[in-house]
Amino acid sequence: MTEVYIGIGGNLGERRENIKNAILSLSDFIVDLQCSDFYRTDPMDYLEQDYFLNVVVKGKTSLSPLELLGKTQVIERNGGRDRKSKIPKGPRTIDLDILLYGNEIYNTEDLILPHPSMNMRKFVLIPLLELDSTVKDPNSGLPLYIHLEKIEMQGVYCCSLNSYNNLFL
Ligand code: PH2
Ligand code: MG
Ligand code: MG
Repeated sequence: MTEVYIGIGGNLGERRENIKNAILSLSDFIVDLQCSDFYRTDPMDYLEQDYFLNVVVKGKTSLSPLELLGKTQVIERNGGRDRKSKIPKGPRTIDLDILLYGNEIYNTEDLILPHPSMNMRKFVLIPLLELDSTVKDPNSGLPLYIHLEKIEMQGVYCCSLNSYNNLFL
């Protein structure tokens, strides 16, 4: 079993419902699943879009990285994700990004691990570090939290009702 971190976000439709459904689907093949608080976040990269809701989940899986990628893409499709959408980094119902797969460094056309932009994204680092503040970057061996203070202002607002971890009880 390998410990994995997955970032989940979306800014179209019922954001909370879409994320909750995605997490429930992940529990089919990830055990010991834990979810961060929910965060309302200002859009990054492509700015002319509505706010996002973001979480990070952590758990253990026996799937390989590419098997896991395939499963997360099925969840995106079932969540109404339209991959043909014209705007890269634009509005989406649900997006699942594998952030870390153990300490694996992976570089293929379909999948890069660790996720190449995670160190620049507060909406990823804050929920991830909430789950485990000691996580290290597999590329540098340095703790991930050192990136937080280097990042420009990004609106990331905790809006959890603390009830979502009860999903799995
Ligand atoms: N995802 C993007 C682009 N911009 N901004 C926020 N706040 N949250 C996201 O999940 C996000 C984004 C592309 O995947
Ligand atoms: Mg993404
Ligand atoms: Mg993605």
